[in-house]
Order: sequence, then C-alpha cells, then structure tokens
Amino acid sequence: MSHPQQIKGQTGYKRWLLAISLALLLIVILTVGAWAASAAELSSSSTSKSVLLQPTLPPPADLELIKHDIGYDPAVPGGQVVYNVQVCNYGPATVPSIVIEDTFGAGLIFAQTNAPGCNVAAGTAGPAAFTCEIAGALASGQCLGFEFTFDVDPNYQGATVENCATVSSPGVFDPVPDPHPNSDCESTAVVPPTAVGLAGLQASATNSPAPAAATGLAAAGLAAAFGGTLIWLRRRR
Ligand SMILES: [Ca+2]
Repeated sequence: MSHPQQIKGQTGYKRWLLAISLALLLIVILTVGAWAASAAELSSSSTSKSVLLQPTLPPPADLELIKHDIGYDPAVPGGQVVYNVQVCNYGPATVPSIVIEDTFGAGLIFAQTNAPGCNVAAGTAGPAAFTCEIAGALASGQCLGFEFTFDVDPNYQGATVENCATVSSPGVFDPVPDPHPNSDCESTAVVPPTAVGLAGLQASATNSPAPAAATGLAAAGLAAAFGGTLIWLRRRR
C-alpha cells in the first residue's frame, strides 16, 4: 500500500513529465510548420527563378542588304543616280516585315522609289535619312529588290555622292557572328558633264539600265561634249 506522500510525489512527477511532453510536441509542431513554410517559399522562389532563367528569345534570321548604283557612274550634277537595294533572308526564321533605313549624303536629292512605306518626300536634300517600313513576311531563302532614285544637285561640286542602307526586322535578331551583313554603302563618282568619258557613256548607252530622265540628261551632256559622237551612239542603240 502506497504512502499518501509517495502518491503525491508520483502525481507531481507525472504532471512534470506531461508538461515536458507537451513542450516537446509544441516544439516539434513549430519546427515542422517552419520547415513546411520554408519549403513552400523555396519552391515558389525556384519557380520564379526558372521563369527568369528562361527568357523569350526572338527568332533568329540572317538578313542581308546589298546596295549598288545602276546606270551612270560617274554621275553628273543635274543628273540622277539610281540605287538597287536587294534584301535577302538567309533564315532560319521567316521575318514578319522588314525596315530599310537609308542615309544619303550631300549632293543627293531624293526623287522616288518603288519601296513602300517610306517616310521621305521628293525633293529632300542630303545629308538626310529616311526609313521604309515594308510589311509582309519574307521567308527564309527569299529576296526583295527595290530601286531608289536620287537627283544630283546641279550645283554640287563634290567628287562623290554617298548612300548607305541598313535592313532590320522588328523583333528579329541576326545571329552573331553575322554571315551576311545587314548594311551596305555605295559611293558614286561625280564629274562635270564635259568630263564624262566616252567609254562610260558607251557602256551606259549599251546597257540602258538608267531611267529615261537620266538618259536624257547624259545625252545632253554628251551632245555638248562630243557633238557628232552622240549620233553614233544612237545608231548603235
Ligand atoms: Ca545579317
């Protein structure tokens, strides 16, 4: 039979043990809760990081622009220079549209172009620049060609006129390194009409790629410079 004091001591010990157990249980609950919250936060953070580490890259397409003058080179003050601009897409992506930026120097006066979407008016004198926003997809392997015609300032005394152009496509990037350049510049000699060589005029007259206006101006210069030679050229054409 237990003594009353012994029973009281056993009861106190059980209460103390229960308190310790409850405290330990509370610690375990708090620890597990904190761990779960931390894990959830880490998971959320990892998800955000994975999104950030996966940027949406624009499609790559290697565009190329080639510019060269056609018709008369050298040009004459009061004459014209016609540039052919060819844009090709070497892929791999199809581009939704293209933008040509043209920068022309002193001595050139914009006349006309068959390129659509150009923000330049006839009579704009260089140095100046304009852009042509050309809508429509250009698939890999396709090319487009345009002509840009400029008058040469009749009072221009420089030795050359310069014209550069660059092609791009909004939202599309060219690969690096870039196998096919997006920009090209053309330098055209300018000489007084009387200094135009017979050989150059013969070649121009034979090829006849220049607009009628340019042909007329050159013919006028030729008539002044060479007289009867003009008749001979006409017969050859
Ligand atoms: Ca390119």
